[in-house]
Amino acid sequence: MNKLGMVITAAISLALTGCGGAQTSWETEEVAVASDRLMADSVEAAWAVEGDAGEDASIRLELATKEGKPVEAFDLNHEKLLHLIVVSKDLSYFNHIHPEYKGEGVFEISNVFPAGGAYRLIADFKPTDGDAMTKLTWAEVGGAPAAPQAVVPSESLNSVVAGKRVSLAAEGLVEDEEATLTFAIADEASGEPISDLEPYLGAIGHVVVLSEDGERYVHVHAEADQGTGPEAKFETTFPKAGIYKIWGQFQHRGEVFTVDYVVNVEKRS
Ligand SMILES: [Cu+2]
Repeated sequence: MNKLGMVITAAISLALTGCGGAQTSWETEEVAVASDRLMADSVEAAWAVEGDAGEDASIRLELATKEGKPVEAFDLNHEKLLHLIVVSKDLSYFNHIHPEYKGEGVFEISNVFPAGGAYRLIADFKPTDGDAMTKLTWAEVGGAPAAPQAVVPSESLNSVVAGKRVSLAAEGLVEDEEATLTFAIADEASGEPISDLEPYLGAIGHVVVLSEDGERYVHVHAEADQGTGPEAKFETTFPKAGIYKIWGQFQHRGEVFTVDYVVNVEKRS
């Protein structure tokens, strides 16, 4: 039920209070159910990262309501209870991992950060009877920092990784417009299109997009009912003009590979 619906139901319930009877309590119950639904702004995430770069550091995430009650039940979403994206501040390091659920709203996983410095941590999850939501934080990791790499638009949207050549065709790179990202995947050695991709996390692939400063995390959806390659199509909307980094992850013969590109999103004319 939307917010307007909740307000109207509450008003009816108040109006009927004078009449008494079963109908009044039914209306009141409706209000209670609607307000119990967890929305993003009613869930708080407490993060803790322990350990320095180059060692097994632990990442802990505790999810609770604003009132301090643990969020305990989660739905599987793309085959996992929670997806965690770890990206260095300069966007040069990327990892997509799945923390273990320890109960009482606590998720934990270890990660080896490559260098000291700031990292963007992004958790995607869906509480049972709640909305799918994202919680982000910046974490500071101890250890020697690496020289930061500049985030500059890719000269070519062709990438070679793990013996695959992946070309990205990006349409609609304009702020606030529907954009389509189409990845075409071929065998690097033979040039033959790869048409036996395997599902990864229940879809043809997984795509993550972040703005150059790591502040904007852009949601991307795989188009439904895609086959097994060689093309994989995704839809998104870039909220603002600027430079963005795109990571695409696919699976072939049991191995996941990640390609990345940097694009420039134009202002609306
Ligand atoms: Cu994931």
